[in-house]
Amino acid sequence: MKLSRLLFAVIFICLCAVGCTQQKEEYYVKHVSFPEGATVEQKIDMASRLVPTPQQLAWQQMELTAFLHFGVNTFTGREWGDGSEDPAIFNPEELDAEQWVKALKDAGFKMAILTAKHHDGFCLWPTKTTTHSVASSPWRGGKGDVVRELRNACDKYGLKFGVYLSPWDRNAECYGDSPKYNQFFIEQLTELLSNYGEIHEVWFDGACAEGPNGKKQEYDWDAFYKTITHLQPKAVMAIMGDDVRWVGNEKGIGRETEWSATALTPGIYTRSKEQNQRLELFEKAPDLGGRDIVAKASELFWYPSEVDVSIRPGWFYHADQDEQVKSLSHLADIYFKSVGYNSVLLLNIPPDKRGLIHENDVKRIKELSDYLTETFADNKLRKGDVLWQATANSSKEYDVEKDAVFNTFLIQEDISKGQRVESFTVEALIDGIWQQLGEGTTVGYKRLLRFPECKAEKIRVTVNGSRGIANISKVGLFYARPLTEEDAALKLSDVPVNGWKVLGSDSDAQKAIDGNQATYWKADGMTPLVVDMGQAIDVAGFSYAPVNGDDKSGTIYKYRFYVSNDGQDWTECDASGEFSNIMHNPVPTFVRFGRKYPARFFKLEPLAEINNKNFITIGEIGILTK
Ligand code: FUL
Repeated sequence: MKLSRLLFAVIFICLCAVGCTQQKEEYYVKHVSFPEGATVEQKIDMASRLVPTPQQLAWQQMELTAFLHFGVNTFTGREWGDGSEDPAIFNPEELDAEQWVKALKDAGFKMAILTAKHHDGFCLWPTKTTTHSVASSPWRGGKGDVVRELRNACDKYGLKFGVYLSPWDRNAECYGDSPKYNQFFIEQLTELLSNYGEIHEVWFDGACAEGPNGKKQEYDWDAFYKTITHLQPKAVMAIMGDDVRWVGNEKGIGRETEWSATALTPGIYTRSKEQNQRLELFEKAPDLGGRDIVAKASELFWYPSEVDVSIRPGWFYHADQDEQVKSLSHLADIYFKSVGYNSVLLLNIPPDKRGLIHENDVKRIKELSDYLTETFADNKLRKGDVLWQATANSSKEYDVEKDAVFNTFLIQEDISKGQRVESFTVEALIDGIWQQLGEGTTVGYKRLLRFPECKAEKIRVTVNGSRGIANISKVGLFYARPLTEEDAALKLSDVPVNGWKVLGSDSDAQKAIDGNQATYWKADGMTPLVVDMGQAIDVAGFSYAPVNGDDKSGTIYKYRFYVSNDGQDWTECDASGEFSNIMHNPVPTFVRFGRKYPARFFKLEPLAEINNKNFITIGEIGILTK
């Protein structure tokens, strides 16, 4: 598929001073195709001159952006609604979008992106396309419009505004009837992009499944894309788009080697599957633009990474996560591993059932902002703002403020001239001896390095590898106060698990109920876990924790949950039957039935693994009584 905006990938010539000679430098905006037979050197040279569009550049410079997940899930306690929710449940009686935006503004966020429609299909604006919207809810007597209120608040406080519109829609009857649903989706998009002023980011989620009766929806990305460029030319199109790339996890962790000039073909292009397979590239690959990759590639994209993560375990507000707001030290670490790894941070702060951002979240984002202000207020390195045009293997020395203590190094490239640094080292002159403080690979828009605190007379920065002349626009030295507090411990069970017994032959299954998430049970096939709790308990729900560690294979996606008083006759509990977003956000999930089942035995019957594998793993199961 050839998208019209690629025509925009105009090559323009600009004159740029290199050394004392005037030399022509040719840039490629957003996309470059390598000529047939190009050598590796030619490709690397062209890669170095791939640059962002003005909207991509403005997006990158925001650094801190906010996600607002809000909708029917806020009221059901689920992470993915199934579209059958009654709009009557949506009634955020104290909704105050100004409270949201003021909190975000005070915490240094530059843009707010609202889930105008999540997978449940419920629209937060009074759309003409469906009755499944705020217009059918009791909120503001059916006259409310969350999108409008947030837009107005963003204008008042000077924040940019973005919309998340889920392509996957579990309510729309026409979902799976491809042309019909595409038209329906374009109408929704058109309403959002025509009636609410300037939109700076349009976020299309990649999560997607089959429609009713297993019908598969073929999205018309090209038409969606044209709708955006026509109605909101300044907007970037994120995730299922070709302006902004998903970093590959929902943990808030970017890559140390992060190339914005990447060979990963955006998923909305029909050629993406074949090309990415040939290059063995995928969203989670550790390096998407190194030399070896460029050597094999036939084209590159300016496709920078966005790190999306929630301040709480879930994306939507759940009252039982009020104490689970990430600690300041966790959030600061996320900042260093997102903005500090050449990405934009998109931090989710979900409004609660009242329609307000909860006090705990307001407090925490302000703490984060104060911490970042305190850290980066004082550059202890002199003349760090002077442009340094660095070739490979060149060094530059900087003076340091006398007696200044520092533990953080900052380096930035002027990415309007491309991303070029491949590796660098930082040394300090301490008592007359040069000592290495740290090293890194890519720089891009911003790279932060942390190391033990020290004092130095001078700092020496060496660019070891570069694709041509790197334009280092800023270097700095800062002191980041060490933070130690941890996230609050998560309680997985309201009743003690000791004394519980697994029924059945596999004694290893005991590891799923030993109160220790570090141990786990792995079972072949969709083997149920049957547990005797030793005494009758009022079971109001259960928790399922996937295994610890990076390998999440075996994580259960679909299930049935039963209880029994004698271990013979089983009653199926009223539960959604899916751990929704667990594939991308593999955190412990709490399922509440909305009623209590007195029972001595429970059974978790897995129905599907996240990747349809034929085995399951359970880190821990707990029982909820409230
Ligand atoms: C995912 C969704 O499935 C989650 O619910 C959430 O919206 C996250 C930002 O993207 O793919």
